[in-house]
Parts: sequence; C-alpha cells; structure tokens
Amino acid sequence: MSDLPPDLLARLRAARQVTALTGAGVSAESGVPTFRDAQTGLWAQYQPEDLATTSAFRRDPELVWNWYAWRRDLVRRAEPNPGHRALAQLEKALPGFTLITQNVDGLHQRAGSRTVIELHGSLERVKCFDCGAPAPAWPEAGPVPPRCGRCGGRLRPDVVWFGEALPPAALSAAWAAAQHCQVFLCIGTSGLVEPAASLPGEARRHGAALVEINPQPTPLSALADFVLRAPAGAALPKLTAFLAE
Ligand code: BV8
Ligand code: ZN
Repeated sequence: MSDLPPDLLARLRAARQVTALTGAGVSAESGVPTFRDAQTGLWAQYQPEDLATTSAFRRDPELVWNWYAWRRDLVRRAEPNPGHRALAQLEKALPGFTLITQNVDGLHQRAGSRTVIELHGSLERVKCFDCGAPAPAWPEAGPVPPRCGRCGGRLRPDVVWFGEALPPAALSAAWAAAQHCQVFLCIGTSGLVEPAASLPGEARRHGAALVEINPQPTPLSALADFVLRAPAGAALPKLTAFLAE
C-alpha cells in the first residue's frame, strides 16, 4: 500500500474528473531549469521576467531570440521524466483527466499526454512579431531574428510574454476544467504567475480537493487539502501505481 494519505486515494478513486496544473518544476528532473532557478552561463546575468516581455524583444530582438533558441535546443536534448510519463498514464487510467500546463517545453506531449492545454504557448512554435503569421520553419543562417516570409517582419517565439493575454480558448478551457473536477493537482508550480495561479483557488471554490506536489512550500500550500512535499518524479508514479492496483 502506498504511503499516500488514504483519503486522498479515496478521493482519486471516486473522482469522475481530475484536473492537473503543471509548472516548470515538473521539467526540473529532465534538466530543464525552472524560472526560480538561477540562470546559468551566458544567461546568468538576466532575469527570465526581464527577457520574456515584448519590451525586451523591441529593445534587443537578437538577445531575446537567442535566449529562446538556447532554451529550444536545451529542451530538444532533454527527455521526459517519470513525472511527465505518470501524467500521461493518469490520462489513460482515469475516467476524466485534463492536463493544463504553464510550461512551453512540449515534454508532456513527448511523454504521451494527448490533450494538453498550453496556457503560455510553446517554444516549438514561432510566429511573426509584426503580422502574427505562423512560421513553420525558418533559416538557421541569415539575420537574427529570422524574418517573416509574408511581411519581412521579425520572427518571435509563440509563447505568452508577461503583459500579454493568454490564448482565450486555452484559458477558458482551463477555467472550465478547474470548475468541473473533484480533484485538482498542482504540480511543480510556485503559484506566482497570473492568471494560472488563480486556477487552484477556483477549483477549490467549486468543491475540488486541492493537492500540491512540490518539494517546497508555495502560496498555494495553505490552500491545499493534501500536500505531497516531494519531487513530481517521485510522487506522481505513486499515484499511478495506486490507481493501477
Ligand atoms: C497577463 C512563457 C494581462 C514565456 C510565462 C505587472 C505588470 C505586468 C503584468 C503583471 C504585473 N503584475 C502581475 C502581472 C500579471 C503577470 C504576472 O502574473 N506576473 C507575476 C510575475 C507577478 N501575468 C502576465 O503578465 C500574464 N498576462 O496578465 O495579461 C492582459 C489581459 C488582457 C490583455 C492584455 C494583457 C502572462 C503570464 C505568462 C508569462 N509567460 N511563460 C517563457 O516561458 O519564456 S510565465 C513563466 O513563468 C512560466 O510559464 C511559468 O508560468 C512561470 C514560472 O512559474 P512556474 O512554472 O511555477 O515555475 P517557477 O520556476 O516559478 O517554480 C517552479 C516550482 O517548481 C517551484 O515551486 C519549485 O519548488 C518547484 N519544483 C522544483 N523542482 C521540482 C518542483 N516541483 C516538483 N518536482 C520537482 N522536481
Ligand atoms: Zn509577418
């Protein structure tokens, strides 16, 4: 029998719909630095919040493009970890499961999760900063950032920068998934970035049991009905093992 709280297991077993919200912590065990981690190497002198903005891109498009190119390359060399894979298994094992992620690394999809609500976009997608046209491919050589094939504008990563609105469809799907679940899992997020950070409270207001999976306390800890003070790669496989019994 797992060392998980029995009433959490009972709630999971009885749940018709489970919703999970993941943050950068879920990818930490894949070697992808979180936003709270100190940046390394060339990027050590920058704060992510200062680079992930339209004003940073306007000020220095080459710097911002190169930061995302470095992250894209790092993520491509990373592998999904047991936490990502356990979430893909939960999607198969549970009668109803919705995965919402703040991450832009695509590791949930590479681990086999079929339905992923990407609140903040994806490193793998690129679009034109000026006309918004998607850019499925771009030349590795040539100007940095690469230029849009349609209007000649500068390309940018298709992620949501601070001060930008989240994709409306993704955000409304996430609100609905928070409002209609019996268990809401908060995994690997510091719970600081809005509007994602309001989803757990919304779920609780609609009667869901709130579970935090994080080695560290966060502003969400006080709200949680259950706290698994552990890395996602250790805690999530225990949930899937229990459900497979
Ligand atoms: C919006 C994509 C309105 C880009 C991201 C003042 C000025 C401007 C805006 C604001 C402001 N004050 C507040 C705001 C709103 C702002 C905001 O919330 N700011 C914060 C900093 C206060 N939000 C926005 O700007 C949003 N947009 O509000 O628009 C609007 C409306 C209509 C029209 C126009 C505008 C946009 C927010 C999205 C920003 N983009 N990412 C990119 O990736 O480069 S956010 C980015 O940071 C991530 O996606 C993520 O969401 C966030 C980091 O959070 P976490 O994922 O939680 O990661 P973090 O590192 O913080 O924590 C990791 C956790 O994991 C830790 O707790 C750690 O303990 C844990 N952990 C570590 N190891 C493990 C682990 N857990 C489990 N297992 C482990 N092994
Ligand atoms: Zn364009």
